[in-house]
Amino acid sequence: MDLSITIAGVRFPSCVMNASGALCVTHEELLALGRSRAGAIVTKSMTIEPRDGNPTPRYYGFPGGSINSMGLPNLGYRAYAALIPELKTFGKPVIASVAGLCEDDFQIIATVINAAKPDLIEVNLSCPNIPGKPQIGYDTEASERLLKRVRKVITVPMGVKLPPYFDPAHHSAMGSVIGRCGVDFLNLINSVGNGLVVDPEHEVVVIKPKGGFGGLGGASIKPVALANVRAFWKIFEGRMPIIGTGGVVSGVDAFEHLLCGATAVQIGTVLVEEGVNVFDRLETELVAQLSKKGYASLEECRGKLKEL
Ligand code: RRO
Repeated sequence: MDLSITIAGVRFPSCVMNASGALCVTHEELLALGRSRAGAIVTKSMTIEPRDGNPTPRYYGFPGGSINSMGLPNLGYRAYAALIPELKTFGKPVIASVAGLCEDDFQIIATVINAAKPDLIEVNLSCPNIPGKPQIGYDTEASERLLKRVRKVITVPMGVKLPPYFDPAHHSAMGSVIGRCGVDFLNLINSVGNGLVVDPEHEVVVIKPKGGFGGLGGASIKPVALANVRAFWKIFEGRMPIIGTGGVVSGVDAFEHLLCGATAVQIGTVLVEEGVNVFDRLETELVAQLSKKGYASLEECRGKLKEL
């Protein structure tokens, strides 16, 4: 079965790709994604200056998922801009993830990275792990101001990576902002921010930064991710392409995201845990699930979740 998809006019050879942050910081990691069956190469969110990130340990995997407080370790936007031409030779889209420590940073990075011609740009409004920097996506006015600024300098399709929302009023408020800012696609969701995982044996937190608080990912956040995909699918009546991210560990998880309205899915925790061969497994499992349920294509099942 054909798992290729199109988002904002850009064709992806597969609907399963890495989530920004997972095995996509270094040159070598990005090349490994290029050689893998990932449907795209998504870069780590980038800042102006290279960053080492927060002190370690800063990632912890557990049976239900993961917690991280990486703190934006990345090579800096100049390095990613220089790598884009090589990354584009793998025959799959390159998505540059843009972050920043203030609004001006986003604009500078967006301008230069746009000039390097990634296939798409994702604006990350939802990093939960920089001490003293609240997630922009929880501030609708700041989000609107920022998106309108970067939209002016971005000429490729522009997506927005949002944090999870937990109330329809917040979905609706952010939906209105998105509708006013020329957004071409959404990526839902970033990690569930500021969770806390406890080791009861040693009576201690499991990651060092921020007293142990960090973003949750993996299996346990799937219902939150699905809810956000579904809520925004409904707000935009199926006309806004959505990348579903959160809790995709199997082909059936990917299928659930598609039913809720996702066009593609991204993987973070399971990619870190299994490495780039996970893309082969997920493709095989997704094809098996689609066939089992009688779907002949991805389009046929997109958004088709039934309600009672
Ligand atoms: O680097 C991180 O700590 C990080 C980022 Br930028 C993000 O967007 N989401 C996340 O879970 N971790």
